[in-house]
Amino acid sequence: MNKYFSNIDKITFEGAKSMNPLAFKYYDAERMVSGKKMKDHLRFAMSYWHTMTGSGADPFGMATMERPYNDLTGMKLANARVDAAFELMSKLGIEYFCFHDFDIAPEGESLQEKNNNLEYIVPLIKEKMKETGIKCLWGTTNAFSNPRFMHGAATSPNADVFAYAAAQVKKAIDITHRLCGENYVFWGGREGYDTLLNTDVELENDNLARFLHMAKDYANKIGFKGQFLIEPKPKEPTKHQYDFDTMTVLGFLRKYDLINYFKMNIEANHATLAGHTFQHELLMSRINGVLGSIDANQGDMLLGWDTDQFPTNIYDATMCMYEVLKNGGIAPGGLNFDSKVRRGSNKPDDLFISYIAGMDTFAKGLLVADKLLTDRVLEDFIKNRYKSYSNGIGKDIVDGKADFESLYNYIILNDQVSLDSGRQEMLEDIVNRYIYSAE
Ligand code: XLS
Ligand code: NI
Ligand code: NI
Repeated sequence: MNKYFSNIDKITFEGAKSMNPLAFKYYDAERMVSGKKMKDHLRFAMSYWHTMTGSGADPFGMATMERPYNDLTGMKLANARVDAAFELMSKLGIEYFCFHDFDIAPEGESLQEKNNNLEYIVPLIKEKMKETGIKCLWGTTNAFSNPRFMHGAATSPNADVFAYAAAQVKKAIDITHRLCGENYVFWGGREGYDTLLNTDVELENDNLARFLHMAKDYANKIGFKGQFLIEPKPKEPTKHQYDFDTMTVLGFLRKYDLINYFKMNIEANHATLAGHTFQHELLMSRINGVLGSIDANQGDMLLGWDTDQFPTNIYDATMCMYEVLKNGGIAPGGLNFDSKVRRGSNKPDDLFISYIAGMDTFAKGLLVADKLLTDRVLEDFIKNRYKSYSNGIGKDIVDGKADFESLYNYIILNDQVSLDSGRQEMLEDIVNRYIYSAE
């Protein structure tokens, strides 16, 4: 497996002092961190779409990416991409991948042709998985690119489109099952609206719930045990995506009796588009028991769309791994790089350099988060901040022993309240010091 990126050797760990762009500075796969190998904390996955099929085209310009398989088309191209994907993952030591049905095989003229293409490619992928030990973190379907999905898929006003999307998801669950996928993702695609003037929001939401019930019933029927994940996103491509953020999705899942079957796939750039921090979304999922997996990328704070950049922000990576550790790990989920190289970073080695940057950032984030937790830096501060709830009137409140009358009677005699400082700047400075010093 040294055909497409033959000028690049296996990427090794050289340590923080290394200046070699093609070496890890922090990601040391076998290193033990709080009783577990680094690679098992992080469970990195390659995104097939950005990495293998991303062309660099944008609304203002055409493809820029120089790829060793650029002269191929159709099934030959799909075939070459399988080989290239597994070569890239093996060289980077990435043990998982994620895919949409259309990333791995061309769509074709009909649904039948598309399914035939998939039937040809899936065994090739299976073969490569066997050869390399690389596994499938999750599969999904692309029910948003084709013009038939311009008004949505499960939330289309047209019932034939609903049926078409169902047929696609059925097939995508089938192949994810065959590839032993550990999860299956539902990202909202075009499930949302552009204007309320033409939209029956109530029917669209009911239909989305019907669709998800059918999906979980089908998975049960075929014995697919992977975790179902919903990936919240507030906008883009529609003005308002129904799966806006974690709390919105939770409300939806609870209303439609789906809460026991779905967890969240939290994407950093989607969190920021929703006006939240990445950590906010992770934390909301964690405390509700639905933190399933992570699309590790980052946006550009000056741009209002999903730029899907490789994650290099150490602060966000630290707080992400802090949530993952507090969650007791992320398995069977992982950290999928839903990230693409910038349009101008168009050489094949840019792919490797970008993955290394992302993997090193999260490896270092893991080390910092582990140290923060071991030293109970934030835990002890927070515990102390809420100490008024461990005795007296506060304990009565949390034990359910207080009511408005008892609280009235208490506070009328104790109305001189004294508050402590929140010490935000002190805590930010402490976190910074952990970031500087963790090794
Ligand atoms: C788009 C989403 C998409 C999902 C997979 O914004 O991030 O890439 O992760 O369909
Ligand atoms: Ni996204
Ligand atoms: Ni994503």
